[in-house]
Amino acid sequence: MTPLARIALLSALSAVSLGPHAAPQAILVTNEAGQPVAQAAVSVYVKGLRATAPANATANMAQKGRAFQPTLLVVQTGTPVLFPNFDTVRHHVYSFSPTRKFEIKLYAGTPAAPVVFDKAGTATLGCNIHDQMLGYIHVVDTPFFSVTGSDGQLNLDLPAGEHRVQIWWPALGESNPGVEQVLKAGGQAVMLRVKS
Ligand SMILES: [Cu+2]
Repeated sequence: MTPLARIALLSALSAVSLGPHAAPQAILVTNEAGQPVAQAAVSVYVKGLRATAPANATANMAQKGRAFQPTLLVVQTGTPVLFPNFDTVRHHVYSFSPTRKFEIKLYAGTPAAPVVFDKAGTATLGCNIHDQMLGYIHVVDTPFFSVTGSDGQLNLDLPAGEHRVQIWWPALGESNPGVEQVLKAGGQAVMLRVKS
């Protein structure tokens, strides 16, 4: 093997074994006036990384106090979601959204079968019994996502570099895929300014 081929082989091997280095990245989402946007889903697309969820992925959309908890759940495409009911009343959860149509008829406790969200987009959830119950499951083709707190902030472990980022919040509506921007990870906190 020539020295050059050897170097090429070694660097190929290290790229496979190490993968991209991820480091905590602080992100702040604000509106045009600079005020924090709470409950915004931020998903970051890193080139070459797996789009669908690992086989052991799972998530919960609970019902507590006649409300969905969390109000906004973000999952990676292919994730099975359970709908545990912690209330003493029964719920009847449904979605008419093209991203995932389903219905879990009147139930208490946790329905045995999860609902798999296998298409990117947003499903709006309701309950046939309690009209005020409203929730969202936002499905993304990336393992890098989170939801902003009341201060508009979140932290994500991201590989350094420029990545496409998608920001979605409930007021946009389920048919809107979200606002797209470019995020430069690997330095100081990043501010994403959106029209909200
Ligand atoms: Cu209900």
